[in-house]
Amino acid sequence: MTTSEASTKPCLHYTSIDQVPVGIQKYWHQRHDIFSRYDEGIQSTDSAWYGVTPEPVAATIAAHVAEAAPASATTLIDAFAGIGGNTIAFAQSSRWERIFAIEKDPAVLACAKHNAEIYGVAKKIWWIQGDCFSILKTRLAGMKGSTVIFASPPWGGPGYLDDGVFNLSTMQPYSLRDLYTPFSKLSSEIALFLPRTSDLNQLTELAPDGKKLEVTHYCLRGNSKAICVYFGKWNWPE
Ligand code: MGP
Repeated sequence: MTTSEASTKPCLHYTSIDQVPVGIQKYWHQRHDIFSRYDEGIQSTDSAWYGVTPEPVAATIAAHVAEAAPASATTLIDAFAGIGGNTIAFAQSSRWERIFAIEKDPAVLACAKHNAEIYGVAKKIWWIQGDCFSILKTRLAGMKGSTVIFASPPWGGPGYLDDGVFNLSTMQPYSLRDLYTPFSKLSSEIALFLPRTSDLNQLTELAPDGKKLEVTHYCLRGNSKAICVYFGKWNWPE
């Protein structure tokens, strides 16, 4: 195990199962799905393991966002960067003039930067530590009109599957509307990464009348990992 920061929630690279807390061992077993370059020193805080998007899923989402976003969108904002799974995939494309990665937890942001260095894309990303809602309102307000927002928010922990259908109105700490309302003030193209069991009726409440709302399941080895809902005008192939 190697540590890059002295912190109560340090960035750690676990190299054997006996180092890994029981609650995250399931994710550590999937580590090479999550980051194919895990063994080069990928780091995470313990709590950030739950929410990382596995690399093949992140790559497919990045390709979909790059292809379907309006041509006028030149900036991508990853509002909950976590330890960088999605941000790294977005930065591997040359589609974006600017990529902003926002993360509230300084230790988690440090892991993301470190991981992006392993993938050779750290310098292509503008890293911002802080609360995404206040940053979108202040520092990034000038990006209106040219921006796509991608958000993979916390879902209230790994117990999100306990209910058969996941209630997006009571999602913690941010409900669907807590996310959608402020994001839609900056951009009309918003991609939200949500539980595969999400209540689709709650998503349709945000769909404009008569307009298509794209909801995609992203799968790994035949199992859905999560969905992405795409609000706004995306250029999907017919
Ligand atoms: P999972 O269901 O916790 O695990 O997460 P697993 O082993 O992939 O599924 P299982 O049914 O085989 O047990 C599935 C995927 O959801 C993960 O790979 C993450 O990409 C994503 N994910 C899980 N959680 C708890 C969160 C979260 O809180 N936020 C976000 N953004 N993604 C999450």
